[in-house]
Amino acid sequence: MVAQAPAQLAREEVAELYRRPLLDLVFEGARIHRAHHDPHVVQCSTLLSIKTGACQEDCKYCSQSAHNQTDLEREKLLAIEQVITAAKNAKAGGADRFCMGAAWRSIKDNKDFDRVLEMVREVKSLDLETCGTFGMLTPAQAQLLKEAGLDYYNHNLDTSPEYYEEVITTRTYDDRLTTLAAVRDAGMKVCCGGILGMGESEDDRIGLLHQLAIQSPPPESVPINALVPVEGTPLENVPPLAWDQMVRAVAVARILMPESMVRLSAGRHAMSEEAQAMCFMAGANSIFLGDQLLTTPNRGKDRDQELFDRLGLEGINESEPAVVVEV
Ligand code: SAM
Ligand code: DTB
Ligand code: SF4
Repeated sequence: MVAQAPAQLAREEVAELYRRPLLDLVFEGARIHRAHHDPHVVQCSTLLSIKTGACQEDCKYCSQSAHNQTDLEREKLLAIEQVITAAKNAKAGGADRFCMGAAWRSIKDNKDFDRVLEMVREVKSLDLETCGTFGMLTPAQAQLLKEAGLDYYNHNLDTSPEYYEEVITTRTYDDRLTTLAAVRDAGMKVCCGGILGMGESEDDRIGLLHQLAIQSPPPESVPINALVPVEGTPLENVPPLAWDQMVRAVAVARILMPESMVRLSAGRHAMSEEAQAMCFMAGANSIFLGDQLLTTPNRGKDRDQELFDRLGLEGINESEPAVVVEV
């Protein structure tokens, strides 16, 4: 048995789970999933990059880091109207949560932040859940976001504490944990996960899952991303991850964090439908919906609708057809 009390959970216990025969692991994930959630319902988020590129951080996977030579077009902070239009379209397309991402190292107290607060207020008023990912923040900034109506703040641990320095050197694991504590203290829900397939070992994947599960309380939302290789980043040629690793990570996340939403996140467009189906079986109950993640392509709504139909799944917001506005 795996200890349920997070503080007592040992990394070896996570390793034991992760390395179980795959079908035993999936079966256990499915059992826990069905005890805590409706297995036919999938939470659907849509992403929008509200400020793109020229980020000071040196994350080796990221198209938006100024340290990487990618041919991404930089874009200043969007106008509020552009964000409202995108949020309306996301809702019309079936999303129940709208996530705004900014390529900032940290939030600065300036006019741009005021505009972001207004964006949050506007999106919230559309009766959508709101999520933001704007880099590091202070307790006071977290409070302002909470008051504006931000439901979730996304800030990922990305990988194990040991492998972290191989991927990012401009901020530490502890910096990330400090931001997460500020988010939690302000009363927002935490969205925190990581990326698999960055050349890390299986033990690093286990270390990441252990770190996520020992947070108290665990994150309400756990995005499991597979690296989207981006030309011009140091990780562009890392060999793709074996499909079972995503399934294992999803199942372990589900077993260790039974109440959380586990999101099959970036990299889904490169996975077969069969592998995705196994992830849903193992406990994934959330996805990013739409043609675009932040700067890279996503599977697109139509293909996802077909997949949902085939598997008997439905989004939280099975929306009636609505008029799509040109962005
Ligand atoms: N700048 C903020 C930050 O890093 O917290 C927010 C935006 S950042 C793009 C959000 C998350 O996206 C990162 O923490 C990382 O886990 C994920 N991500 C970025 N690029 C990715 C890629 N190429 N493949 C998979 N996940 C990626
Ligand atoms: C998360 O864990 N995945 C999302 C969200 N949080 C912000 C981001 C994925 C980004 C994928 C690469 C891109 O499109 O730039
Ligand atoms: Fe900047 Fe976030 Fe990309 Fe890192 S992941 S370079 S912090 S946008």
